[in-house]
Amino acid sequence: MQHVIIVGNARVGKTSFIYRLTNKTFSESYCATIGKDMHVINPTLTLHDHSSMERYQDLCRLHYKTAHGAIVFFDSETVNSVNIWVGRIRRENKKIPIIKVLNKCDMDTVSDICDLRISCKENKGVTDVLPLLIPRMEIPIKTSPLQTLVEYLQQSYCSIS
Ligand SMILES: Nc1nc2c(ncn2[C@@H]2O[C@H](COP(=O)(O)OP(=O)(O)OP(=O)(O)O)[C@@H](O)[C@H]2O)c(=O)[nH]1
Ligand SMILES: [Mg+2]
Repeated sequence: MQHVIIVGNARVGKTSFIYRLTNKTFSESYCATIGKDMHVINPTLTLHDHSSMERYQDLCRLHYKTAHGAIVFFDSETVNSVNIWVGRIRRENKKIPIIKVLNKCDMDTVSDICDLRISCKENKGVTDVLPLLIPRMEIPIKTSPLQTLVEYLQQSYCSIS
C-alpha cells in the first residue's frame, strides 16, 4: 500500500480535491478538516487529507516519516506558505517526492512555482495530479495481508510501533 499525504494552508482546497476525485462532486461550502482523514483510492493507494490546524501538526508530522508521496496544495493567496510546508515535510523525510499543486485556477491565480494548476470547482487538472506524483514514488515491497493490516493501523493511529 502506498500512502500519499495532502498538506497546505486552510481553505486551499485539499478536501475539495479528494471529493472531486472520489465522488466527482464539488461544494462551495467549507468545513475544516479535523486531524486527518484517510481515503482508500484503490487497493494500493491511500490519500491522507491533513488538517491545516496548528494543534494537529504533531500528529501529522509523525505521518510525514512513513508516507510515500506528498502533495502541497496552495492557492494564489498562500503562495508564500509553499516552502514552509515543503520544509516541514523534508525535515522528517528526506527522500519523499513532493509535488506543488496550485488550486482555484478558475480564479485569477498566477504562480511560477507550481508543478500543476488545477480547479476543483471547474474540474480542471484534477485527474492529472496522481499520475504526476505516482511515477516519482518508490515501488512498495510486496507485503502479506497481515503486514498490510499492521501498516494500515500504523497509518491510522501513528502511535503503534
Ligand atoms: N473558486 C474555487 N474555490 C474552491 C476550489 N476548491 C475549493 N474551493 C473552495 O475553497 C473552500 C475550502 O475548501 P476545502 O477543500 O474545504 O479546503 P481545505 O484545504 O480542505 O481546508 P482545511 O480542511 O481547513 O485545511 C471551500 O469553500 C471550497 O468550495 C476551486 O478550485 N475554486
Ligand atoms: Mg479539509
